[in-house]
Amino acid sequence: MGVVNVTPDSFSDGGRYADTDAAVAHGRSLLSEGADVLDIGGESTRPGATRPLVREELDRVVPVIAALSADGAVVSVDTMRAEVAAEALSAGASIVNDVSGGLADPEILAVTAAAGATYIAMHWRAHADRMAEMTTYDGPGGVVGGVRRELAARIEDLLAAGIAEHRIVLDPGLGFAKRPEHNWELVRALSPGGDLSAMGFPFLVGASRKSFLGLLLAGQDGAPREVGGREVAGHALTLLLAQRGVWGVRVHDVRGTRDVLSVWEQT
Ligand code: PMM
Repeated sequence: MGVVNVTPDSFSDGGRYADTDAAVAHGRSLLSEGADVLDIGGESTRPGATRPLVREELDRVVPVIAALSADGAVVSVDTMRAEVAAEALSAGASIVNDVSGGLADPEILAVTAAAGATYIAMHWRAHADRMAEMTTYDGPGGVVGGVRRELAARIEDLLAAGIAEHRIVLDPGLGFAKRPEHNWELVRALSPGGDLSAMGFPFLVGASRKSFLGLLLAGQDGAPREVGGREVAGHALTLLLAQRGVWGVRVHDVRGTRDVLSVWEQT
């Protein structure tokens, strides 16, 4: 899944594809590099970000989704809003990628169900301005137990809203209300037999360029590796996750991801 952020302020590529033409051109280049899905979003979820107006979000994503769907791309819309999901699905998207798993705007579940679309439910606790305060997981099983129980509760709501079980994809939400070490524990729980794999649902993982990779690669002075220097670590993680059988990886560098997967396919 290749990322197309139509935002002025995303942490990894903020502002580069903020207008329709630049975003469509970027989506087309990700497709030519081998993306299976384009994930198009108009709200930055970077820690501390403020939310755009609904109208702004619609104006950002709908024309891009319409153009790339018309090209034949499989498109997911990265939104927490029912109204945006509805217009995105009408414009040709077939997947709703909701980082809030239906908590931010519960109507999004009925919209997805009515369209028969695939729904990606990410583990989430709060909007970007508050998620840094929500990193306590002191129930049984620590962060993995907490994420598993909270995702299981989301699945109940998704099914109750009429989303078919085979249309549900889960996501551990790396970097969202997680301390750095939590992200690694969640990755380990996606191993065969791990507690997240044992849930029996397909998983999407978004690790690309995130700050826990920057911290892993910190220099001797403790300064996190800059965003542009995290790609190799991200690709290593992609390869391991692919071998562990995840459904998808959400990445910025599609070409590098394809290279890594091509090597794996030959071995
Ligand atoms: N991460 C971001 C945005 N959307 N969606 C899913 N399903 N999973 C993620 O991990 C995820 C997401 C933030 O990253 P970006 O600012 O680089 O897009």
